Parts: sequence; C-alpha cells; structure tokens
Amino acid sequence: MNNKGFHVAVVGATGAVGQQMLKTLEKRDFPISQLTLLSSARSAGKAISFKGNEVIVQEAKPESFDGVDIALFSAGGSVSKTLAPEAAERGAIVIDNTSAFRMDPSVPLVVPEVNKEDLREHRGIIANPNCSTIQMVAALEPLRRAFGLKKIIVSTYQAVSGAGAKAVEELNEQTKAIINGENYEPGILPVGSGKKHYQIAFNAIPQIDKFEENGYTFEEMKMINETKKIMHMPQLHVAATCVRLPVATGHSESVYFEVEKQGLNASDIQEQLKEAPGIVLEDNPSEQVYPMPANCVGKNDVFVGRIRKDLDEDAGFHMWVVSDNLLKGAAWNSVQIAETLIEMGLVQAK
Ligand code: L14
Repeated sequence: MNNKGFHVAVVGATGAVGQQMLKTLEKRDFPISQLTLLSSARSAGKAISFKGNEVIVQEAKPESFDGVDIALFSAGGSVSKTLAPEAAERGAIVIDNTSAFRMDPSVPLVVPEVNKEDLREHRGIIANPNCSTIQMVAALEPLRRAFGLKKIIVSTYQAVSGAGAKAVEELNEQTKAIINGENYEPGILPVGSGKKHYQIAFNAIPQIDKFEENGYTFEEMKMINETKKIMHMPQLHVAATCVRLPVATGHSESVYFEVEKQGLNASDIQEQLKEAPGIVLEDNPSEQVYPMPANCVGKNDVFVGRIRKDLDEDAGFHMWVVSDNLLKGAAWNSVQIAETLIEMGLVQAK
C-alpha cells in the first residue's frame, strides 16, 4: 500500500474535458503518487504541467495501464471501448466519461449526490453520465426523495464546449467572421461526422449528436435513458429536447416536472433545494436573481432558479438549471466519483 496516494491515469489528457480533469485533480489536491497522461498517437509527446511539473503525454496502449489504480477516460467512445476493458483487466478502476458503457447493466452510472451506493457493484468500469443528465438529476433527486417524482419534460440550452475545444474555436472564429462580414464555412457543428454543418454563431441548433430512428437525437435519448437508470426508476416519464446555443461553456435547462405529492408550493421546492448537496439556489425574481451560464463557469455546483408552480397542474413545477458542463457535467463528477470510491473504501493503492 502506497500511503502517498494513487497511481492515476488520464486518457484524453489534451482534450477539453481532460484539461479540466487535471485542473480539478490539482485543485482538490487529489492523493496522487504517480500521474500517467495518455492520448491518441496524434497528441503524444506534448508536455503538460501538473502542480508545477512537466508531464509528457504518451500514446495510450493496453500496457500503459500496468500498475494504474484509477484511470479517468475522456478520449471518445471508441478509445474507451477498446482500452477501458484492458485497463480494468490490469486492475485499474476506470471512470469513463464517454457514452460507451453507460447503459451496460453491469456498469454503475453514477452521480454521487444521487446514487453513490451503486459504486459498490462495480466490476472495474464506472460510467460518468452525460453532462445534461448529471445537472438535471442532481437538482431533481432531493425533490424525488421528499415528494416522489412522476414525470420530467426538459429542454436544454447547451454550450459548444461539450463538442470539444475545436467546436469552441469554430464558434469564436465564426462569430468574428460574421461581424467582419467575411465568409466562414462551418465544419464541426452540429455533429463532426455529419453530412451537413450549420452556423452556430447567432443561431440555435436543435440537434446534439446524431438522430435515432424514433426522431429523437442520441443526446435526448441519453438524457431519457440515463435518468431512469441513475434514479432506478424505469417507470419514470421523461422527454427531452436538446438545443445547442452559441455559448462557450455552461449548459442551461428548462425543466418541467411533476411530483407525486399534491398541494405543494414553489416555496416547498425551494426549501428542499436550499439544503441539497452540490446545489446552489439562486432564485429571487424581485432582485432579478437567477442562474446564468456566464456566472457558473469554473464552479462545481449546479445552480437552480426560476422555480414556479404550474398554473394548471397541481403537482407540476418549472425550474431553470445551470452548470459548468465541463466540471459537474464531466471532469468534476468523474473526480468526485474517485473521491467517493476512496471515502467508501472501494479503491486501494497497489
Ligand atoms: O454523451 O456534443 O458525453 O455537447 C456530451 C457532450 C456527447 C456530445 C456525452 C455535446 C457527450 C455532447
């Protein structure tokens, strides 16, 4: 047992989420005895500074995980599919930020505030949910526990950084080009591999990820399926519409939900959220206080405001939920899972 800490690997260390993972590990002073930074062959060789030391990024291979205790993956689904089982086989606990294993029944899908007990069932791989799902279930869980939950209808207003650092560059360059009256050919959004690409600057795109046969996008179906799995509620009614906005970082969501309990008021909802872990209530219309993405960048919390009772449905409420999609939506939730594994005695240093 190495009491200085754990051998941690970050796969996708040079990406938008990987960079935030490293920042989060630094900020939390995560107990690290050795840090291995991995990436595709393309980014290998780059030097990244961690706590004042330069660490060289290596190409991720199965052998890279020999001796690793905790492996944080955020290098895309196909990398996770091939390398996460290799890492787990070598005794690492994988925390995977892609959609590769989320709906696998043998893989816990965890938001610590909601279902950390599911971590006990892990068999080497733990999935980090989709960014939009995480902030929504974090805000709804305290309400579900207090009042029961029947139905969710959510519309998202999602930031560009979810699609990676290159997409943010596209937003920035396109915005400048349009202001200067120059041409700019969109090349990434809504989906890099798609047949068509659309302008995101000064626009709203009602497509995130590819379309499924049923007319919903993958992002929408991720929110629907993952919410039911995390809350252990296959019977929950969930519908989602996911929209991309020209915001660099910070997802916003308009959430309509119906609870089991009748006769509640908006103040009952506010009361629960005031005390909830990881939630900051910002709800004061008379002072124009409500959450906005520009204010949540760099913060780990989920911000909730605009709580109103529905005017027709007694058990129905509306709220506005905002969080940094790269932190609680990705890097922080992953590191928080790792911290929770330590707290629960579920990970040992080799
Ligand atoms: O499912 O394009 O983890 O904003 C989350 C970000 C899928 C893409 C996931 C985006 C990704 C999404």
